Amino acid sequence: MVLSISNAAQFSIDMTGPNALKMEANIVVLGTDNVGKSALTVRFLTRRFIGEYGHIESIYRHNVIVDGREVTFSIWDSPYSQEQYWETPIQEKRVQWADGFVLVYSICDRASFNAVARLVQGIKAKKDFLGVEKVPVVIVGNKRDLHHRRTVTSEEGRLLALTTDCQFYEVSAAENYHGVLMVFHGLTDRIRESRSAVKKPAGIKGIVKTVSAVFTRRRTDSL
Ligand SMILES: Nc1nc2c(ncn2[C@@H]2O[C@H](COP(=O)(O)OP(=O)(O)O)[C@@H](O)[C@H]2O)c(=O)[nH]1
Ligand SMILES: [Mg+2]
Repeated sequence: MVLSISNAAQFSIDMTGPNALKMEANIVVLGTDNVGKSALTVRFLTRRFIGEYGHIESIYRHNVIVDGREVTFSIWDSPYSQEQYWETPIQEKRVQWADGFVLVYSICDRASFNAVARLVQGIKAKKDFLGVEKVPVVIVGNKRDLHHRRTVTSEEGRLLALTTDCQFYEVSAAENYHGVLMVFHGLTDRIRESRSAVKKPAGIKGIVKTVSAVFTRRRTDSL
């Protein structure tokens, strides 16, 4: 089992560029208690569903190949502390550290959905303050298997994601590994995109390409 619990301070963010064959991704998993944050994280790491986890704060390191690239995930799975969520230094540190966020609610728990709506605003505001333009965030409605107890519709989840420019998945950490995999792959894509977005405009090669594209178009236009 590839699980290791360590201290956040040990990790350095080693960005190797959006097209590099290796990348590092620091991910924070947030949401209220009992929504399945640990279940989701452990499912991704081990492919297994383990019923109970306790409320320990952990950072997991995990190497996987995503679309031909080796990705080293550092995943911070933490218990929820509601009080002045964004005010404490530890939370601030967490937001600074993160390249991307997985915000989890349970489809049977309306309060957990409302909390995710608040969290996404808080994260965006903090990252905005830090000068980050686009924050990779995935919103996850978990416990899809408990649809008979559903209190949050899929449409509500999708709408929240749409209005806050996040990705959205409904999954069951208990019953399905593939959905959980999609969450982390989707977030990896977003992180890579956000890194390309901050890249400076293309150099001489890009200019040559643009110029030749203009000439090619002219030639075709005149046909
Ligand atoms: N039915 C169902 N139960 C789940 C699912 N994910 C987690 N749970 C259960 O929900 C409870 C809370 O899960 P946990 O991962 O500890 O939540 P956390 O507090 O957000 O980390 C545990 O009893 C899990 O077994 C799911 O997809 N379906
Ligand atoms: Mg937990």
